[in-house]
Amino acid sequence: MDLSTTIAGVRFPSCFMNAAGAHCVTREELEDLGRSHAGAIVTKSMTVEARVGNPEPRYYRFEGGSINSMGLPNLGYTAYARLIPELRKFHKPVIASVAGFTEADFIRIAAAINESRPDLIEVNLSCPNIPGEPQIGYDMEASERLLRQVRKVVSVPMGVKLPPYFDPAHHEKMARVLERAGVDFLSLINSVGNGLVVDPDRESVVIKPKGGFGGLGGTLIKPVALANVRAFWKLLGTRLPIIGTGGVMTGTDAFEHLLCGASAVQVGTVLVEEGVGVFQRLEKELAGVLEAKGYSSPSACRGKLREL
Ligand code: OXC
Repeated sequence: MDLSTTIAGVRFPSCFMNAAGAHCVTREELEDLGRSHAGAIVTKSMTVEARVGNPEPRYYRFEGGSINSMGLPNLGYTAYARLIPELRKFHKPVIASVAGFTEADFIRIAAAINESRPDLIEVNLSCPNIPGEPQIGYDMEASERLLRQVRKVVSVPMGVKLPPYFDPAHHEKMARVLERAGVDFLSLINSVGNGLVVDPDRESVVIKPKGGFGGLGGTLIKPVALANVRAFWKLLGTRLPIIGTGGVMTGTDAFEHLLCGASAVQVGTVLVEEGVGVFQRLEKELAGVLEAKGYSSPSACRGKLREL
């Protein structure tokens, strides 16, 4: 079955890709994605300076999900600006994920990375793991100011990676911000920030940074991710394509994201756990589900979730 999809006018050979952060920091990891069945290569969120990230242990897998506090380890934007043209040889879209600590950082990185011509740029407004730095996506005014500025320097399709929202009022407010700022696509959601996992045997937290607080991913966040995909699909879906992220471990999970309104799906925890072979498995599983349900493509079921 053809699992290709289109986001903001860009064709993806498969609707599965890595989530920014998962297996995408180094040249080797990015090239692994290039050689794999992933439908795109998404870079780690890049900052002005290269970063080693937070102290270890900073990732922990537990029953039902994962917790991480990586702290944006990355090569720095100039390294990715050099790498992106080389990644073209894999003939799949490259999405550059942009982060920063100030508005000026985001503008500087976005302008420079736009020159290296990624197929799309994803602006990360939602990293929960930098001590002392709140997630920008929870501040509507700051998000709008930043996105309007970044929009001016980005000529390729520009998307936004948002944190989960837990109240319809926040979905509505952010939807209006996205419309006014001229955003082209959405990636929903980043990890559920500042969760806490406890090991009762050791009477201890399981990751070191921020006293053990970190971003939750994997199966346990799927309902939160689906709710955000659905809410934004209802508000903006026909105008803004959505890449669903959160809790995708199987083809059926991906199907659920498509039903809620996603046009493509990103994977984080399962990619970290299984490696790039996961894309082939997910493709096979999703094709099986779609076939069994009588859908001819991922887009045929997009948004078709039935309400009772
Ligand atoms: N989300 C991010 O945006 N970044 C990473 N972790 C996460 O959950 C990180 O680097 O900490």
